[in-house]
Amino acid sequence: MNAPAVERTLVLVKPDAVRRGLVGEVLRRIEAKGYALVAAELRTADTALLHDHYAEHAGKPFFGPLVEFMSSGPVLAVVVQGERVIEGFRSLAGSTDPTTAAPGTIRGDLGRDWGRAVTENLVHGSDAAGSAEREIGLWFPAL
Ligand code: IDP
Ligand code: MG
Repeated sequence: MNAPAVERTLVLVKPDAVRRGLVGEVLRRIEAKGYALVAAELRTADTALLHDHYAEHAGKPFFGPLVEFMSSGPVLAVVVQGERVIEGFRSLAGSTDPTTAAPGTIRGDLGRDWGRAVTENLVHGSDAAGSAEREIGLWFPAL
């Protein structure tokens, strides 16, 4: 049997997590799972980058609030590597709504509904090989 290919994914530690001092906790969980950090940069994203990053959601009612939230402060952008890391990090993150995300996940353990227009859920992770490649190219053009 062939070994699964090593993959890379784009993780964003979102502004809510950075403001709450949860960068270390998120990276701790990624490293404890056994994945490798390939690149990391703390930056405040401009709206052009976020429009590209979230292009699949353009036109949805939460798109404006999402871009506003994601540009409201620095995010830590991280490229993470390992076998099946794309689905592995999505599993670590938990489902989109932090109120009902499973306990044991980043969103389930650390997030909740704060009554705001956008779902503040601490982290982003690419959802497929194609989106991972596209997103890594947007955030880390030199890779
Ligand atoms: P994901 O981050 O779990 O992949 P997506 O459906 O790709 O979830 O949505 C991207 C982001 O947009 C979510 O992480 C969340 O921050 C926000 N979002 C998604 N759906 C809603 C919604 O119905 N209302 C408000 N914000 C949402
Ligand atoms: Mg998504």
